[in-house]
Amino acid sequence: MSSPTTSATAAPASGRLAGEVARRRTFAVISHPDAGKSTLTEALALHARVISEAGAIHGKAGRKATVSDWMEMEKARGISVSSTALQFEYGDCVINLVDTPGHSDFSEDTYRVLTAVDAAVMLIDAAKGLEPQTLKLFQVARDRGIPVITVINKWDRPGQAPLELLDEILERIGLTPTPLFLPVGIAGDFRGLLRRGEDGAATEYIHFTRTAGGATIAPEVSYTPERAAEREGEVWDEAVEESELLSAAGQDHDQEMFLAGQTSPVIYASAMLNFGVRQILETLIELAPPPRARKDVNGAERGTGDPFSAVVFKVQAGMDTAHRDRLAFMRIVSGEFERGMVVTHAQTGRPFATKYALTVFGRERTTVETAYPGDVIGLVNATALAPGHTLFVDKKVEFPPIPSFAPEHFATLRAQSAGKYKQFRKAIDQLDSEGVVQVLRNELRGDASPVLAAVGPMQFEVVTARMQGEYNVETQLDNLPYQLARRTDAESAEELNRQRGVEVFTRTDGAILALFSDKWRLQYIQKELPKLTLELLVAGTE
Ligand SMILES: Nc1nc2c(ncn2[C@@H]2O[C@H](COP(=O)(O)OP(=O)(O)OP(=O)(O)O)[C@@H](O)[C@H]2O)c(=O)[nH]1
Ligand SMILES: [Mg+2]
Repeated sequence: MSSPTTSATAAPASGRLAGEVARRRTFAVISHPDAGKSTLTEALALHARVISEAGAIHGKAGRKATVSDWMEMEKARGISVSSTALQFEYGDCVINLVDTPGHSDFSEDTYRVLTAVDAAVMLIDAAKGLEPQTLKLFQVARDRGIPVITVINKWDRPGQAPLELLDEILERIGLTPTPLFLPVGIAGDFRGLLRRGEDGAATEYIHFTRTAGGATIAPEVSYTPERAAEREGEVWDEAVEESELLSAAGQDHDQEMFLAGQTSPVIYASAMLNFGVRQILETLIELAPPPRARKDVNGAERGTGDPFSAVVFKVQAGMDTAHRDRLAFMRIVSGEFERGMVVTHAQTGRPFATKYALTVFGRERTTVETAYPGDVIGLVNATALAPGHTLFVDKKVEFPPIPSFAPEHFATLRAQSAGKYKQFRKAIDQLDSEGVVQVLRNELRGDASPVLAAVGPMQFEVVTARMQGEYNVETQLDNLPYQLARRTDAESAEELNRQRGVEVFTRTDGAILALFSDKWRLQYIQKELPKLTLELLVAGTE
């Protein structure tokens, strides 16, 4: 075990590596479903000129699906079911962005992403205000010490008053919002942004012009505050007044407090119309932290200048329908990565060749030759790798595992045709190793119909859709009448199996889980048979 003082030995990057680290920004886009994450992701890529036309999912004829929503199910429904990484350059910076799914059924995926980024962009729908997932995600970001930039999106639609939304953030989340830009024009009549300088004084008015369907960058013109007053009259004066009110309340940006997670810079935007998008990029570059040292399982820090290390946060197969390969996404923590270098897989101690390393842009990929801390890269067919795993060279390191969520939904799955059993097995193993669902087995049920355990039922839909789409296996899903799971051991298993409303399984990672029909059943058994081992799957939940 390393002593805590080893943190002093974490090497900061120097020379060329330091330059590469300093110009990187790695962040997740998070929010309640439908607030506009995938649309904003698209708009950011549009502004970096890596795509030429935005394609929002819904409505507008001729618009294509967003680059980050590439799965069939995502295109069909217009929701994201899986996180997607994009890398692009903007000015001198290298942006690594991960678009996450908003639906709470996929929150485990979102959580994994939040272990791998340095900052988050939180979207709030201007009309809806704070929603349940908004609150949860702010909490997760705070727990993980991730600074959050808040974007109040959809300002092109009628909504609440700008300061009302900020009060809600302050009161319900306890985070002080410090707008960098205020909207000029009420929600629904979005004309431009007032840039707040020191002490809240307006320094600039950025006026936007709509483009057809918001498919291209919205032209912007900069005006002095004097010209803005002449041009916009009352709505400008209102924005100026709001800015002064905020300053009087102490709601001005403070970099230290932002990095400490006490304040959140705010930008009003319309991802769909591309209003405020350049300002979001600018803010990320100016204020979001570059990659920093990361703590390992022993609490010692791995500095960005230390030998190469990376943490796997996501595994995804089926991205390339022609190849069906499996990509393990890792975030580089320290050192320089060179394709072909042999690294060690901390969990097995085995060497690992990195011949097939890629940078990704949604579904597209290109071979990557070198990469630096903060970069998200994919390793092809890295079957041994699972979310939470560590890779390193030279100086051994293992980063803390990513806790899995406690499942609350359970169902059996089987292939409709017995002739498809082989493909079925293969597909189950694949989806299991990606962490799409947890797979449970016991002797009684046999291997032909394993039990799937999920945080939310939409995960089951992803399984059946991918079974069909990627493996050509029609499946039958049957819900099981269980509501919660507890970790137990072989000794207690026998007694538990004799109880009504209880069934014991082994999870792929070897954990023995007892499923209960409901919490009353569990409480009754705990009372009657206090000697049995029954532990929470994730400490501190429920
Ligand atoms: N009016 C308006 N609509 C928007 C804006 N941004 C996104 N939308 C629309 O809101 C809907 C949801 O957008 P998405 O980008 O798919 O939302 P999301 O947050 O990625 O959703 P999930 O991934 O399912 O959580 C789509 O119909 C978008 O066109 C905006 O700024 N203004
Ligand atoms: Mg989305």
